[in-house]
Amino acid sequence: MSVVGFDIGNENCVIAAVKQGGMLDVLLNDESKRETPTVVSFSEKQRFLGSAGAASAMMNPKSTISQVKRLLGRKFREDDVQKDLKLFPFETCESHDGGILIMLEYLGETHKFTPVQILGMLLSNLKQITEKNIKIPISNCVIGVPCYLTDVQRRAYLDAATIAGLKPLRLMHDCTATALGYGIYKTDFSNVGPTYVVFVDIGHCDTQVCVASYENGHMKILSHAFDESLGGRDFDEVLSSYFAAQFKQQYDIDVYTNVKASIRLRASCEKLKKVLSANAEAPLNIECLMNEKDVKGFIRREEFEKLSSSLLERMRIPCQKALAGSGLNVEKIHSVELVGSGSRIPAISRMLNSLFNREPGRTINASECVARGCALQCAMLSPQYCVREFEVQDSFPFSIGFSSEKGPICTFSNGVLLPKGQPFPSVKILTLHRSNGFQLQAFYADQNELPSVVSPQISSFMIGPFQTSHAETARVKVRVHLDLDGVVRVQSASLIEEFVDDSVRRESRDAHLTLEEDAKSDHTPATAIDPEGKVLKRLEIPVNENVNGGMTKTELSEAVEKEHQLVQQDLKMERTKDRKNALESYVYEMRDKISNIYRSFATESEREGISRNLRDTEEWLYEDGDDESENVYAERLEDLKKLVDPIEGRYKDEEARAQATGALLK
Ligand code: ATP
Ligand code: K
Ligand code: MG
Repeated sequence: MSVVGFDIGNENCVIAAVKQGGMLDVLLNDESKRETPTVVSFSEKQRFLGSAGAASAMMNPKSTISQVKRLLGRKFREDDVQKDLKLFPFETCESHDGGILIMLEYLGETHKFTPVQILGMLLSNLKQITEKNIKIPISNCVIGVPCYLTDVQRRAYLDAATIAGLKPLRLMHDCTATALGYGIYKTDFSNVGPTYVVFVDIGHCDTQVCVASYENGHMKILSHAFDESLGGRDFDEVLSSYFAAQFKQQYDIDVYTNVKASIRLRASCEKLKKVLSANAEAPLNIECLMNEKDVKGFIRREEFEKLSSSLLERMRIPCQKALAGSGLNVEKIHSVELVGSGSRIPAISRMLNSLFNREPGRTINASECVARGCALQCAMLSPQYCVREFEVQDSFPFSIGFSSEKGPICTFSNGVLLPKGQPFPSVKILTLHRSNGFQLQAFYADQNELPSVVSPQISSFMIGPFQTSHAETARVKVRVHLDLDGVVRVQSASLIEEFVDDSVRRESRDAHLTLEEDAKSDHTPATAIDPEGKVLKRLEIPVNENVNGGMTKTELSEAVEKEHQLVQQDLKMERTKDRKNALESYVYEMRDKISNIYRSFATESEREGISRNLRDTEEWLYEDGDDESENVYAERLEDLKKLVDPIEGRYKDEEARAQATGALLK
């Protein structure tokens, strides 16, 4: 049983897992790094993922996909999406249902992938890294997700996990995971009353804030707030446009007209920003940026802070919102913990300090906390593992409403079924008077709570068809579930009919009318009859959900199959590389042996034949045979071996004889 937590960042992914020996730790990728770039790059015949993907990005800018997290479950025409797409070097188009398709050339054809498929590839790579490390096949895991994800985006994560062959035990809000990891083993919390902690996570593309309350082995998230488009990359952009303007004047080049140049400038500005986190000033030098011009620049931290003052101002808003949502004032807060690598800019600490009247804590590992928290949660959800008794209660950041053709169905006045801040998972039972099939619509009830320009529609659910012979009294009970992933589902629906059946004799005095909520899963009716002949009958009725913009089952299984093919192709290329390397090393090894240790075991003509063949093979490897199939390399190796084997045989016989003699002499 695997215990794994994945943090899929917009820039970096982190894997935490229980290793052999029972320690929970962050796993190293193939390059021995603790963070893996969130990148998929398609080269001519093979995909490169993670670190390898980042390495091939400059060579294949148009077929290298990064920042895919931003595109999940979004519509092509949304303003935000268009703004992001302009920054990306890869090409996109609109899908038949208004979604986004990423287009690229691969294996001599144009391929189109949805963002979900790309996320699937990334997850599949993380799965591979994990399996290599912990040496068992994995499927169970917990995946960290931004708290601001809508229903369709949450389902996108689940679909991507399916594509990767993973089974998330839950999706977990990033900040909740951080808060869990922070609080579970903490011993210095107050013994009287709850301890309140604010977590601020500043990543590559977003800012997330939550307020958590800890009390007696129980953690409750009081509120979440966010700015879904404010993160480290916005600071890079501030620097980029500053230097782009400068270079226009100084060198007469417009970097933004050149894809490669703007990628390079942005990358250099990211480095520069990091330098500025530790130094008061920093230089920028880029060779041959554009039109064969080398550029030079320079900036002081103060200047950078001035340029990013509006970003810092914006960052206050989610902090204030989270605090307001928690119902607490600043004095009640025990500490403010700052995580996410984007938060390493010193001015961010200062801003938080002024907002919360205290120095933000930096005790948490800023880049690993989400993955660790997710792994902990995974262990807690796996019965095989014994983790300290600790209750996690998350809160949902959006109000959810339900409506039918008759209007909203609400328990609250404003058309809301589950209000913002609702602890989840959570079940609500709707009782509706209906005598035949109907539709329910689920939607986010307050557009202001949502990230900008996302659709408030969630799903529609077809309840029924069903028929009743007692239309006046028929009720339908619908079980609405906001599940552990934050996905809205209709778990079941049942028809309850009450009527008097005169033919029923008053047989038993003990019979009761005891049919209640606990829905049965089969579709056979349950019936209870009371002594008056009053019958209470319950029948499960079918529910069909239609997710706004989600994948159909067929699309999902096609995507699984497609990923399988892509993996096979990658494996084939890996095998080909191995075969080629094997042939190459054989050539070198034999060239050495034939002129040394095998020399006296071969006739002159044998030696000549072999040497010639070795030379030819080497030449071939660099020319015509540079890009051959695995079988060709394997055959070539076999042919060579046929020549060398007899000589190797004689050598080995001789060696064995010598050993036997040696043994006799002892
Ligand atoms: P997200 O959480 O938004 O999905 P992520 O988890 O991949 O993304 P992080 O790895 O937490 O993001 O942070 C990446 C950001 O941190 C990048 O913008 C990077 O430039 C920035 N960053 C890393 N180190 C520093 C530093 N020393 N100073 C300033 N910024 C830094
Ligand atoms: K990360
Ligand atoms: Mg992050």
